[in-house]
Amino acid sequence: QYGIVRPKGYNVTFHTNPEMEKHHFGQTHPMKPWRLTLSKSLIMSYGMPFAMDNYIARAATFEELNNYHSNDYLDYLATVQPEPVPRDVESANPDLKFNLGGSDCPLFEGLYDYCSTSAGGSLDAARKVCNREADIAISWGGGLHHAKKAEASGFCYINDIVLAILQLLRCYPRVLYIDIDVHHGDGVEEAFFSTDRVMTCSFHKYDPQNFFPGTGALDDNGPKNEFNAGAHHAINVPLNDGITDEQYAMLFDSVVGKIVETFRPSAIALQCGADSLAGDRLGRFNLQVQGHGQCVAYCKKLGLPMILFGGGGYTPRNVARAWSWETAIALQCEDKINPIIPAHTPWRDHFRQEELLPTLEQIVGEPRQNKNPQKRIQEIVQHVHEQLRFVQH
Ligand code: ZLV
Ligand code: CA
Ligand code: ZN
Repeated sequence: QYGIVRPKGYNVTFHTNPEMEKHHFGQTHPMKPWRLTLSKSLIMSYGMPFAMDNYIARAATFEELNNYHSNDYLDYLATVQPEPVPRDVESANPDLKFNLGGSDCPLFEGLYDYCSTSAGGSLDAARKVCNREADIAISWGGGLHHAKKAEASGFCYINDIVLAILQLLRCYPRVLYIDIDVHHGDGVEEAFFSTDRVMTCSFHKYDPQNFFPGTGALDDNGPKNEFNAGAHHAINVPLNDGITDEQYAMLFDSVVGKIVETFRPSAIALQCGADSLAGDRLGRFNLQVQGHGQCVAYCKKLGLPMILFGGGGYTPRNVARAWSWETAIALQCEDKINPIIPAHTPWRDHFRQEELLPTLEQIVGEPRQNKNPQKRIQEIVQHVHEQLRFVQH
């Protein structure tokens, strides 16, 4: 194979469940759970499973989901039936309960199993990190950062990240949540709004009128009341279309570096939404797999226990590239990964559509125009550093 061996001195655990990958949101819906199958097949083709502990994610129990989500929401989610004939976008149901059944968060066959398995994988990952059985635990089926206590939102029904962080808080005094999905991590920010034990930091496309969910402005830093412990513990990095690897890496290192210095987290939860990549069907950025992965590499170097979550990602072959590369970063076997996608990848044809030699690194496609002037990037860094002057742990 590629001679990938277990990393020395630490352990990686990998949590997936093929059952989750079989679900369908509907023909025209951009969220495709089979992107997880494609990712896993690429990870397997490189021989990475030999170097980590692989677990089949179990479904989280009602009680576990209930640690964050409300009873009435969970009761409804567990019993509601999809309509026999799916509605199209035009005739969307006007009286949605808990925001369920619309075109963003449709009701589909096996919805509750899908949600509880995604959460189960992330909870298993959190427990491994708590027990010190994992230094890095990976849950690519999680990362569903928009779900609220009693409401579905933006393709997310159960907030597996919030549940996993609640678990981490049982064993670690402070958790840093970082979110590199192209959308604002609003659900996680909201859940930990009033505590100083979790700092949330989201990088996202920000355009309140035209881009979902419309929150996450630069000066959204948690409660405005200084007596609320959560004040200054939400960091937001609002960006414009077309940001490049170089700019993103510079911003990430400078923002996360300063947070680590002031907040001094004891564990990290990193949401690796792959819709921030170039060529994503819903995204607007220009990141290559290299630039996206650099964020994972930066966090890994901090040497703190960490969970890697999935999230968005709507061009499946690029999602598979990014999450395979990031699994390799966790395993410290980047140098053993041939960038050419192995010929024995079961789904190799999928990568071939417009590329003669599919590689892990290069995303082929029309680059987006970069609308992030360097001056604005500097302003963002300055504002974040000013906020963090209020934080001392
Ligand atoms: O990647 O959606 O814009 C984590 C994540 O962060 C909207 N939703 C809301 C506001 C009004 N609606 C529009 C309704 C759209 C219904 C279906 C689509 C269908 C086809 C193509 C694109 C979309 C779509 N929906 C694009 N953006 C949206 C957002 C939700 C984005 C969620 C991101 C989730 C997993
Ligand atoms: Ca984000
Ligand atoms: Zn997203």
